[in-house]
Amino acid sequence: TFTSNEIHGGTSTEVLKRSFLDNLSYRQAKFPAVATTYDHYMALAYTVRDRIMQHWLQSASTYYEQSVRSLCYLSAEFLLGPHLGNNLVNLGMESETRQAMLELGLDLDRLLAEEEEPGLGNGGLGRLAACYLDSLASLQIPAIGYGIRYEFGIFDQELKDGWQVERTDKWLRYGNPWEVARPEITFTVGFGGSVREQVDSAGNYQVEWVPDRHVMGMAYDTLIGGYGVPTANLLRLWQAQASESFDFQLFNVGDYQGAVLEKIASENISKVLYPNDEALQGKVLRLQQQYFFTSCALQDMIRIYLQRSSQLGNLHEKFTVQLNDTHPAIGVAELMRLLIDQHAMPWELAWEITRRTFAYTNHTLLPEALERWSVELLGRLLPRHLQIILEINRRHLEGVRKRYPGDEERASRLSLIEEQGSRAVRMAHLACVGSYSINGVAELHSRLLRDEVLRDFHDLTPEKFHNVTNGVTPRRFMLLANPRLSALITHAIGDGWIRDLDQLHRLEPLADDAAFRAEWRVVKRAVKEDLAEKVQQRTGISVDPESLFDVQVKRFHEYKRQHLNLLHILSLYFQIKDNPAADVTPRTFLFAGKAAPGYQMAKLIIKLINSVGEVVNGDSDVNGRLRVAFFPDFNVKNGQWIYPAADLSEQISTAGKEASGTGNMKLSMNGALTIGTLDGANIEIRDHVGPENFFCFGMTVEEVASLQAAGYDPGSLVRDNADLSRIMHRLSDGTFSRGDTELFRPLVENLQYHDPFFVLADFSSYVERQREVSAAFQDREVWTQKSILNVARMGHFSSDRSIRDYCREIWQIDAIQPNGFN
Ligand code: 26V
Repeated sequence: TFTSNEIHGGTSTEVLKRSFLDNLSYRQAKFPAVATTYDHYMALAYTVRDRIMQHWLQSASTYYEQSVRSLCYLSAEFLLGPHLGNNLVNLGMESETRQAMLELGLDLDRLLAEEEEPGLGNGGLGRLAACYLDSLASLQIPAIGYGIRYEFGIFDQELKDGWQVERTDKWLRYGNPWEVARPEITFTVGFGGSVREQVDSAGNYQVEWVPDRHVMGMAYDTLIGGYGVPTANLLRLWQAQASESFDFQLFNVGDYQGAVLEKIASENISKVLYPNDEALQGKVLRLQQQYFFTSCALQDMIRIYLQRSSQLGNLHEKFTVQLNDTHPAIGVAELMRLLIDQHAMPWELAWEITRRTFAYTNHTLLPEALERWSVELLGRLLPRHLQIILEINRRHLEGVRKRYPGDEERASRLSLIEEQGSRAVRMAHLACVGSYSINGVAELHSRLLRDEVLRDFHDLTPEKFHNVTNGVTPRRFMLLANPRLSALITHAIGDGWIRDLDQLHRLEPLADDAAFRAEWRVVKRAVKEDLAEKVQQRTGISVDPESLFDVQVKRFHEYKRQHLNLLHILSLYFQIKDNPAADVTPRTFLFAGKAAPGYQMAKLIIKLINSVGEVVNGDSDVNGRLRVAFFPDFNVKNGQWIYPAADLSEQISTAGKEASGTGNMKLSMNGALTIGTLDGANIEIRDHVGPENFFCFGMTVEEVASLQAAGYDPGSLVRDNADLSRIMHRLSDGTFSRGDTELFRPLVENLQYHDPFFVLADFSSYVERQREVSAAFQDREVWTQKSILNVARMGHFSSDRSIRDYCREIWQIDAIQPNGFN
């Protein structure tokens, strides 16, 4: 017999079987004869959740007793990916679990495949938040993630005739065993209405916001366990619910229909994730989402704070709030409102606390992605907040004018309000003024923030500016995704690298060891075979594991230049057509990624990839030497299949456009060499792995700027380059569109006459570097050496390093060991 502690926390094969069978009966309500694979997955998920729950109870009670300083990470997106495998890895119980399942006649891999991943994010920004949660728990930093429990996450992508088709992501359809509903943790959030100003009996000026609508936010908690430590933190996601009191008002006047419609409108707030990263639409529902989760988070922080203290004057000492981009930036005004209107604090003190509470991370320089809310819309939805923002701005500009007398242009550049055209609130400016720290996500990006986008703010408060280069978690993206490579590394240097990725440096001498290189190739070959099988299943295309796997996986956007990759494919294709006997290095071009549903150009690029694939893959002159495959529905789960198998990582954005990139890190950590521009974190990756182990090409930020200034004429590049002219011609002559000469015209004309992302300007440099890649791949020993050195030198890009940087330079938060743990 087992004690309760063992039943919920034990990790021996025997106790795991017993807990699993208990959960199958009492939580999943099934007896073995009728249980499905999904039931088995659920029973195992509950078994694993209990083990993290023990860690969380210990961590939370320690945080409470010691009244520790904590981080609140506010993010509209958390792209977690499947939990089960990751939790088994972090708890160190994968082999016991596999054995327990085996003894019950079950295959762990089949149970893992059952999980619907929570796709509560678009791409880089949401996945970064998830990597940071992993590192925060692993480094034992007290932290809470706050976000939205979207009922529908990022859409599922299907391909129909080569076109992207979106399907609703019904991830909650069969229940979510990883979350705990907290109906007792619910806050009210107001919208609309008006602000009443009055002088009370004591002569105090009072402001009362009277919203015309209230929505409730209910907490759902997901536990995030650290790797190899008894620490677990919370991810608290808010779900919108109709407020009952409001229903009653309408019921009372007999408007049943109205009450029900109101309920539906309220619950729409957390219904669906907006799938347009890097392009704003200014939709009121999006602002409602942002305010909804930010208000719930701040109210929750204040509730937690007041459990231990009776006045709010030191809030900023117990909590620091990291704003993941400007999506939660309305929090600056909301905290002011809570402190002033709800807690009767004077403006000056409230402002002091607010400014010392928030820190802001910028994730993009693209002007179309910088959030601006029209004053009219914001004032209608959040009239009190608009009032507060205008007062913050009045005081801010007063300070600016004192410091720069007569410099009205500067004042208007620094204003929180854009006055040209229809007035709009610049959310990045609100975040800058309301924070004690501002950071970019790679060195180049932080420099461009300081020197360009936020230059005036840098002049004003240079001490606020920081860089924290992004990182990714090696637990999910190496240990879990690539167990073969991980075993080889651990065999060679021990397992210390998993918590301390800099230890990968110990692999360096092995790059010169022929026997080790051979083992490295055996691993790469095996994971390429695994992927080849998946590609065959998902696309029907058979690919040769012996060929160079050339991989570009990321969201589709013109600045990421998937079409530059395509131009290179076409250049190789026509080379073969000219001379079928040409000596070409066999390559498999693998693409994956989603396009925003309304982004026509990105969708056309997906179609073009598939169309080129159809022609190239079926051409007998090519004879299998080139293969083009589009792996549908890129998400975390599919990423975990793809990253380990890549030989070449395509990181080819226009210099200055990709803030950091994180796929670049995931691929290089798994032994891919990079072909990349000097953009985002590529620059730092190249510095770390060594320029001789990195294929760099293209214009620098400065060169792009001077070409732009000099007047860029892409048409002349086409005329002067025979290779390019032919490609452009054949793209519009129907070769790849079954005779349709119109289909790809928008793409071709855009490149010929505008080319806003300098695709053609970087074409020859790219093709030249690709020739070197092909040659380098022929010498497998040298290639393997470079691959090993890439992995050995990627320690810097662990999200553990990023989190340590944040803790030290920005948050001033220390690790805490849960006590009383046995
Ligand atoms: C903007 C919007 C606009 C409205 C609708 C929804 C939505 C969602 C996201 C965004 C901002 C996207 C910014 C972003 O994802 N930036 C990426 O951040 C990564 C992590 O820092 C970084 O590696 C990528 O280079 C950067 O593009």
